[in-house]
Amino acid sequence: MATVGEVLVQTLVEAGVKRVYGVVGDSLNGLTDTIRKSGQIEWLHVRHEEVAAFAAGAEAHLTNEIAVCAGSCGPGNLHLINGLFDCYRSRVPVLAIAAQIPSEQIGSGYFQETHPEHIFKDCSDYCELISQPVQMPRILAIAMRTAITKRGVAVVVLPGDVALRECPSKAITLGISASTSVVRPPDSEVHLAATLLNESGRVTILAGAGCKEAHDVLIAVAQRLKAPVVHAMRGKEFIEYDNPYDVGMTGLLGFSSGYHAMMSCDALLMLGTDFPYQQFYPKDAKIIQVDIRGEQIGRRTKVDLGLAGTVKDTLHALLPLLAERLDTSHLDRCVDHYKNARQGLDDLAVGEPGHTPIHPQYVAKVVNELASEDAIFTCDVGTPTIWAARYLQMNGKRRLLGSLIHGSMANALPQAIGAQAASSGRQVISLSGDGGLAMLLGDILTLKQLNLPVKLVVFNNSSLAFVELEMKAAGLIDYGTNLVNPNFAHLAETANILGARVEKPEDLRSALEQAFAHPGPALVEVIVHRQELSMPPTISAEQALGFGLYMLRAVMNGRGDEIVDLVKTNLLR
Ligand SMILES: Cc1ncc(C[n+]2csc(CCOP(=O)(O)OP(=O)(O)O)c2C)c(N)n1
Repeated sequence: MATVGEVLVQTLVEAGVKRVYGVVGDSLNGLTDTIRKSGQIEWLHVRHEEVAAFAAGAEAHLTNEIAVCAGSCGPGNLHLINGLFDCYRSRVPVLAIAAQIPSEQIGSGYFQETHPEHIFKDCSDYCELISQPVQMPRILAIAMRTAITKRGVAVVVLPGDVALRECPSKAITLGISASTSVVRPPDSEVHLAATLLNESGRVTILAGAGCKEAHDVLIAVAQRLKAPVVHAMRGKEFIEYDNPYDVGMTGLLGFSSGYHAMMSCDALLMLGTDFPYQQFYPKDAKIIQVDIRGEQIGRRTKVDLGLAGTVKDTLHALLPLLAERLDTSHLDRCVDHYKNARQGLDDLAVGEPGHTPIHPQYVAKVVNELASEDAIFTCDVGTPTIWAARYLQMNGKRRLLGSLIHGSMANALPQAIGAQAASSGRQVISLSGDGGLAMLLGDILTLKQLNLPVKLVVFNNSSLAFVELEMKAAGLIDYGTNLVNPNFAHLAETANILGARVEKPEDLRSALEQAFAHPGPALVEVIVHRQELSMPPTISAEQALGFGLYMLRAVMNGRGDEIVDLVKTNLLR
C-alpha cells in the first residue's frame, strides 16, 4: 500500500505540479524522500522558507497554475508566512505544505510545536490539519481546488509520522483547472452602465490587474468613449502597451497626468482594480466599478454602479452598447499632459559621463533598453518599484512582478527565483534594493546552487531610501535608514556569481550588457544617488509642510548640503 506521502506526491504530479520550493527538516523528510524517488517533481532547495513562498507565488503568477512550497514543523513553516501573505493578497494559486510535529505529541508543548492551522488562517483560503492517513487525499484535493478556483493560498498541515503511514484511500483527481468561466453581470446592469457612460461628459478609465486578458477589448472601449486610461501598478503589464489612450499611473508611485485624468472626469470606469488610496479618487464623478470579486466593489470609493464579472467578459458585453463619442478634448488634454509628464521623467533618466552618483532612473532606463523582448522583471518594494513603474516598458510579452499589495521588502530576488525556475530560457531581471537584497541575502546562493541565470541589478543607495522619503514627507529627520553595505559585487563573486560594481554612468551599459549576456547568474551593483526621491504626482498641504519642517530641522542639524540636493532633485521638478 502506498504511503500518505506517496499518494500526496502522486496527486501533485497528476495536477501538473513540477516543483516544490522549500527547506528540508525531519517532519518533512518522508515527503522529500518521496519527491526524490518520484523523479517527476523537483525539490528546489532555497535558503529561507519565505523565499520558497515568494518563489511559488511568482511561478503561479506567471503560469496561472498552482505552485507549491513547503516548510518543516514549527519555525520551518512559520518562515513561509510573509511570502504566503503576499500570494494570498495577490490572488495567486499556491499550496503550502506545513509539516507538523509527531501527531501523538500535538498539544503537549513538544519541541518546535506550533499550531499552523491557526497561524495560517489569516493568509489562506483553506487550512486544515491532516490528523489521520485516510483523510489526506480528500483534504489535499479540497485544498488544491480551493487554491485553484479562488486563486489563493491553501495550507495542509501534515505531521511527519502521518506522511510516512500507509494511506488507505487513493489519490483523487482534481477534475478542475484554472477557471476560464465566462462571468459577467446581467444584461440589465450592463445596459445601466452603458447609459451612464453614454450620458456622461468626460470619461476616464482606471485599470488594474483584473484587466489581464482584456487588453484589446479595453482599448476598443477607450476608443469608443475617447477615454484616457490610467493604470494601477498591477495593471501595468497588461494594459500599458499598444495603448494610445495610456496616460500613466496615479497614486503614490504615479505621475501627474494619471492623477489629473482621474480628478478631471465626470465618470470613472474602474476595471479590475482595488487601487487603495482614497485621496486619489475623484469626489464628484459618477463611478462604475467592474470586479470579478463583488466584495471588493465600493470599498475604496463610493460607487454608483457595481458590476460583478470579469473585466474581459463585462467589456465584451458593454462595448456594443456604447455610442461612439466624437469629442476628444478630454482625451487629448490628458494625453498631452502625459506626454509632458513622460518627458519630464525621461529628462531625469540621464547618465552624463563623470556625473556621480548615478541617477537610479538612468539605471532603470538602460535596463529597459537592454532587456529582452520577453524579459520577466521583478522589483523590490522601495524605490525599485517606482523606477520599474516609470521606466520599464511592457509589450505584452514582458512580465512585471512585485509585492504590490502586501508591500513586503525583499520580494524581488525570491520572485526572480520562482520566475526563472518556471521559465527556463527567459531572461529574468531583479531590480533589487540594497535593503531588500540584504534582507534575504542568503538566497543569492540559491542562484548558483540551482543554476538559475537570474540577473540582479542592485540599486545601492546605502539607505532605506523609500522610508527616508516617507520620513521627510512627514517632517521627520530620517533615522534608522542608513545602510552600511558590503561590496555586493565581491560578495556575489564569493558565491561564484558574476559580479560587477558600477560607480560611473559611462560604465553602466557595458556592465549590464555583459551581465545579461552571461549564461549564469549575475549581479550588477550600481552606486546610485541616495536623495533621488520621487515625489507623488500631487503633494498634499501636509506633505509640503512636512518637507518644509524636515528642511528646517535638517538645516538646524547642519545638513545644509543635503537640502540643496533635495531641493534640486525633487522640488524643482
Ligand atoms: C518586510 C518589510 N519591512 C519593512 C518595510 C518598510 N519599508 C518599505 S520600503 C523600505 C526600504 C526599502 O529599502 P531598499 O530595499 O534599500 O530600497 P530603497 O527604497 O532604498 O531603494 C522599508 C524599510 C516593508 N515594506 N517590508
